[in-house]
Amino acid sequence: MERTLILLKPDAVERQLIGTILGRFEQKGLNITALKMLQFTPELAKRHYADHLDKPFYPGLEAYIISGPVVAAILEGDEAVAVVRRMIGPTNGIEAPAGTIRGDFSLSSRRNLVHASDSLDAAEREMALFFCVDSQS
Ligand code: FUP
Repeated sequence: MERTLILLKPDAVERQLIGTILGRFEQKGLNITALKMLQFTPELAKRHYADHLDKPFYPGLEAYIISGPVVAAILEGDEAVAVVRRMIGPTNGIEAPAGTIRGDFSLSSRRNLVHASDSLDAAEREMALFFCVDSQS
């Protein structure tokens, strides 16, 4: 069993897609083991997106992620990290294949609805950041 961290980003909340997106993960057989709504601050954005701070798109990314509430969740299941990454699809909704969440609901590389940890290490770090839990707990 693995656990991974997802965020339903401000466009998902604004477009009333919380239930639809969480439902897809549940239908796949993943268990939601933690769930909450929160508001990003610029400080939290800089911690969560530390790897992207020097990218040209960072200012726009920060403005977007702090623009409204997000939903954070921990999903649990066999190979959850890779399974969830496949389910959300590539970053750019224009390129994401139909059948993926971004492919079905997004036409943007910024407003792409959902974040998911991209490795076990990232999952551990992100679960700690949003839920104060480590991978063993
Ligand atoms: P992903 O792992 O698919 O969520 O994508 P990245 O970690 O590469 O990027 C994180 C976020 O940066 C994306 F979800 C959206 C934003 N981004 C942009 O705004 N513009 C880009 O060109 C690339 C990424």
